[in-house]
Amino acid sequence: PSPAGAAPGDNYVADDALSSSRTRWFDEARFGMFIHFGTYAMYKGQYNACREVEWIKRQCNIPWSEYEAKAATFNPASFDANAIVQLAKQAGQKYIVITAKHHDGFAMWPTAVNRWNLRDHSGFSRDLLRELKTAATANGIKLGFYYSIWDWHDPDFVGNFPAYVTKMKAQLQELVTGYDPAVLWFDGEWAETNPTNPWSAQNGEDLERFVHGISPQVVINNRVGKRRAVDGDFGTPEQALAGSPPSIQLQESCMTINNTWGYAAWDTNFKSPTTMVRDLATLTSNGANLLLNIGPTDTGAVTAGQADGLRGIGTWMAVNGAAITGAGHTGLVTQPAWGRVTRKGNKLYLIVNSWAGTLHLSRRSPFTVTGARVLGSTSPVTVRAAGDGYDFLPGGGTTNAIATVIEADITTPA
Ligand code: FHN
Repeated sequence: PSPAGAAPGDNYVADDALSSSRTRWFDEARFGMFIHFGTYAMYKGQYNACREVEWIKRQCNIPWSEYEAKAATFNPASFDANAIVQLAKQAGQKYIVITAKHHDGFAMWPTAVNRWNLRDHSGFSRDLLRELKTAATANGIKLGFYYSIWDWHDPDFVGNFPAYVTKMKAQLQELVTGYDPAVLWFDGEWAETNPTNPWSAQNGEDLERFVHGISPQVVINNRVGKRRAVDGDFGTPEQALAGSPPSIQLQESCMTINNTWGYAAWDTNFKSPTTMVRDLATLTSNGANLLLNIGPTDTGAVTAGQADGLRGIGTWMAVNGAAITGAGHTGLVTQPAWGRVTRKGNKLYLIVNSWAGTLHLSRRSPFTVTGARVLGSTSPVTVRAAGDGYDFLPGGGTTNAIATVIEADITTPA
């Protein structure tokens, strides 16, 4: 598709126009796993009467001496990189982004920059990021790192900011050269909730240049700078569904599988696979990605509640993944009340949430349907030109409790 061929108001090109060869894999992936894992998991979401999670140090006023003493005994022996990668793969996720360093400044890899890290401070000899990288690569999954610019632990963050930036760059150099991440997912650059944060738009530009100077391929999120809408490669709406194009950059919504990012024993409010699949379908139809977060326990284990949710999505993806992976905004149709429609080349995917007899699809731009089938089913689909588009009459009724997908072949005018 080309901008010249687009009808007024037809934004199909937005995806392609925003995606370069560097970011294409990201634009096609659509679904990734976010992992919030650090020493904060040891509190299981509670410090005395105070309930907090990855912000527990700050929000519950835990003295550094106490937080550090507890972190010294951090022993995530049950972290199983292979199992996590298999879970992601089974769910249909194409990439993983894990917290290398959150706001508490604790590095999950053996950094040489300071001793506030899993090996030197906690005496844990394994390198979990290395294990995850190895497992991910072996399974065709991309690995990215979350890195918090805001650092509560390093006194230089407020005392001597240039010195802090030098150390931050040294850590990023370690991560990029040592682990070749596909994504760097920055956070903690914002001004609103942290007026003392000296990070600026200029710092963001400088950091992007620095990272791409080491590895031009790294895909970077917009939280590298304070301007958000123009920084990095992709926007990062949080706990919200990214809207449909036009947009000035690629979009990835990050959402929690329950209510919290890190592990909280009390948070068992897991989203249902149906809710998550429908969010994924909406995002795909908007040309956006979903980065779905899990928070392993203090031992590094993924809880049954989190794993079950991912497996539920995976069961749906195993049959219907073609409607998501590599698919995007159609620009050709009005999104129907009965579900969402995505497009991949000359195929439309009708993701049917509620199946109430005839399914009408309204055309916004010309195309012709030449055939249709239900994914995972042999029941025939009758297609009829009707009104401003087409009616689809699937013979078999509801075949998937979450959402039934009709794959339609289309031709568009040259
Ligand atoms: O403060 C963090 C929070 O802990 C979490 O990491 C999320 C994920 O997008 N980002 C920040 C809040 O915007």
